[in-house]
This record gives sequence, C-alpha cells and structure tokens, in this order.
Amino acid sequence: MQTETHTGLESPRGTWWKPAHKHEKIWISIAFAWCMVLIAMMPLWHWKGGQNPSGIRGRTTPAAYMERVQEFITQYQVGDDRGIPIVAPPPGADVYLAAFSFQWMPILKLQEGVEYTLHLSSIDVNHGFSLYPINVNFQVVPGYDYGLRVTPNASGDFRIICNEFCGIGHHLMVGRVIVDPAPATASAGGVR
Ligand SMILES: [Cu+2]
Repeated sequence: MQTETHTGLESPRGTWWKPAHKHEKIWISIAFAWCMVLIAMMPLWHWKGGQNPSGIRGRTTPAAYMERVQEFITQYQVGDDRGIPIVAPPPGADVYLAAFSFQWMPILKLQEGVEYTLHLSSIDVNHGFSLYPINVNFQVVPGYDYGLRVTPNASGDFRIICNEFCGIGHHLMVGRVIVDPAPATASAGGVR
C-alpha cells in the first residue's frame, strides 16, 4: 500500500487554491497604489515639505565650539543673571549657544523682527533645544555646529528646555532667551 506524503517543499497536486475574489483584487490594488503614494511622499517631503532646517551645518569640536561661545560672550555681554552672562548681539549677528550638562550658555537677548544665525552645539552629550512656550524643537549634537536662520516673531522672556534626556540634572537644564519688542512696537505701545 502506498501512501502519499507531502512536505512543504512540494506543492500539492491539482488546483488546490481558489482564484482571488474580485473584492480582494480591488483591495490589493488600492493598498498597492497607496504604498506607492507613501513611497513617493518620502523624497517629495524631504525636498518640498519645508521641514528641513534652514541655514548651515558644519563639524566642530566641543573645545573649539566652547572657545567660540566664550568669544561671543566677551564681545557682546550686557549683564548677567545668577552668574550666567546675558549677551545682546547686534542684528544679523552669528549667535552662539552651547548646551552642556546641565546648562544653556549664555542667556540671549535678541530683538523681534531681526534675523540672526543661531548656532547650536553640545559640549558633551546629546541635548534637545525646545523653546517654551513656542513649539520649536531641535537636536543639539556634540561635534556638529548647526547654524539656524531665525527671526524672532514675538517678544517676551522665553525658556529653553532640554527635551533630550541627558542625565541626572536633565530637569534642571533650563535656559533663557529674552526677545525685546521691535522699536516701532515699543514706541507705539509704550512698552519698555
Ligand atoms: Cu537634557
């Protein structure tokens, strides 16, 4: 007596499958078309989405960057807040902000409606630049100098929160950006 055995390596004899139902074919076509749309969106969004940081990027070292920050502080310091220098750079200047455990250095005093190139880098580990209460988020990575073109569009006293867990004092890592109102607004409204 002979018995037939099947292994997963050979297909069973005859027509063992049913042709796909019309609805299934429609569903597969829709799913395939949608996959193609999503694949096309990846490169499209990269170039057209306007989500990439404006400005420049370059390599640096923690020592070289910190030296540049110190130079920036010496050049434009106008005061200090509990030992942290307050720096007021002129319009259009390159602004240097350093992140290190667990501080942002220095405190920036900027002017509303004026463009600056804001350089960000970390002296030790990864930190996250988060401007509170405005929704601005950026990774601050050691070894890289990110120069972002920024124009403050609101005046006020803002906080920089570190949004990348960086160690035991992470929750204390709060910086400050003071934005003075544009001169026209100041005289019209009599603010400051
Ligand atoms: Cu942190």
